[in-house]
Amino acid sequence: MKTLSFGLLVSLVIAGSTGGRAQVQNEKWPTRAVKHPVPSVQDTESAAEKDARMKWFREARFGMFIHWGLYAIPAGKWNGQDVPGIGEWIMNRASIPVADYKALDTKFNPTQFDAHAVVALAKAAGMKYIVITTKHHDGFAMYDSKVDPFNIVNATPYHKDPIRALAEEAQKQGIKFGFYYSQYQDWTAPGGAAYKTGDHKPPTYHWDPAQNGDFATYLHTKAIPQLKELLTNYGTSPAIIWFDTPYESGYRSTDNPDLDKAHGMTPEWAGEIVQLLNSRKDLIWNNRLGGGYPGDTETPEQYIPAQGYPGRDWESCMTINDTWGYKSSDHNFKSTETLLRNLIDIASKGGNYLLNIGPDAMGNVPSEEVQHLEAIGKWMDVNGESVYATKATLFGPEAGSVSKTEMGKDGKPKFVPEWKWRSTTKGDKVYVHLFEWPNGTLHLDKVPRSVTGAYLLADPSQKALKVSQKGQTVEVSLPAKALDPIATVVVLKTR
Ligand code: FHN
Repeated sequence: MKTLSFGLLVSLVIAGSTGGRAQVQNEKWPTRAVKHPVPSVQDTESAAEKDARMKWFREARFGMFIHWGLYAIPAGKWNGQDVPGIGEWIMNRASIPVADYKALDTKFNPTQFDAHAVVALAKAAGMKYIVITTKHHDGFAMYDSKVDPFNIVNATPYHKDPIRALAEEAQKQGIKFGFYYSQYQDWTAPGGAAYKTGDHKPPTYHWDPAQNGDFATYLHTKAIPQLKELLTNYGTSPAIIWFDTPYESGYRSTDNPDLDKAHGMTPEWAGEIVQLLNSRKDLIWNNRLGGGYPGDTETPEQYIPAQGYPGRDWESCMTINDTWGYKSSDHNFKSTETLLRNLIDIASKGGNYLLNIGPDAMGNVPSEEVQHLEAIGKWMDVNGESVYATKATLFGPEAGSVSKTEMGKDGKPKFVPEWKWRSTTKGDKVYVHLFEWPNGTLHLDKVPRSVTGAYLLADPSQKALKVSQKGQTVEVSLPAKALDPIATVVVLKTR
């Protein structure tokens, strides 16, 4: 491994523990207090500097995740067989030999891809940022990389750089643009890590001798140089670096750095990446770098935490159907109602919703995904004020409660969500998102403010609703019908 000259010269920083949270529910990664060989921005900045750096992200509340790569060609089928699982994992799940998978590059010609339309779709949905896979676990770079020839510009008949096109469009259309990068897993570069699926054998879980090699060599010859390219070649982008899967699947933190080394990113390896990240003072990065670095954001995946993460920034990433990367057989799309209520639920807990789309091999966004995003956007056009730049609920019990009888997978009492209403606040306004329309009167207990008036956010005339308050109990007279069957927002003016 390369020596960490800069890292060893600076003082070792003890980072505050954030309790070993991970991405997938119940998995535990070490984010304990460790000596960071290279102090990260989170270790050195003041609280005011952190607030300034995180401001846009905290206000955004809604972003677009894009998983797009060569896996969109097989789209879930290999040799005529359906491959179970998420689309972008097909190489691993079907144990596709490296040479066969790499040969997909000659077939990748997404001439329908339209960067302008994708950015415009995100904007129409009310999303304030986009994060795209610049390299997923399959090792294929979706950008013009001089470091490794296995990339869209060099190896495909398309020869264009969609990341550049999107970066330019994002700049033009005024939306933040971030890069997902799989730093640990790389199934086509010798030495890159692989999670186990099927009968893949330890310690590497590789399925093709072409994958064998030294992880540190992979890191130093591919991942770090590619991250350098990504951090320097795209103007004001990336606003975010979104790391992923830094430890073996299911790895449990043991507070033993030697074990981290055997099972994933060490503090030293992660520190080398941090050195690069430190060159961009405005950058936001997640909790999936590894090596004990907590990053900026918690990243619950495919779930919404019961109470958010008080004191931490966070972002729930979720799919619209069941796959991230395009899979032609997956039509299990969530309803607009579910997607929108998820967004409101997340905002009411102080987090962001990073909602995924998976373009196909031609670069088209599946029409169901477009329709859902446009429908969410229509609601956001009218009601966005109750989501953007809001703070979490002043109430809390409306989100649900811990069951007295049911146990979760972790053996702890299960949190059972309730879907009647949610609330956010901004300045002197309290927003109440009603999913179930009360018969005549909205009754709220434990309102910790004096309510001076109320109206429906979707009512263009903002006609005053009759309000009465006794102590902390507030009643608002409502019209007979909801203005929106998915969520009608009552605005309480308070002091
Ligand atoms: O393995 C990946 C998966 O393919 C996808 O990219 C998700 C998105 O958060 N992250 C990993 C699983 O945690």
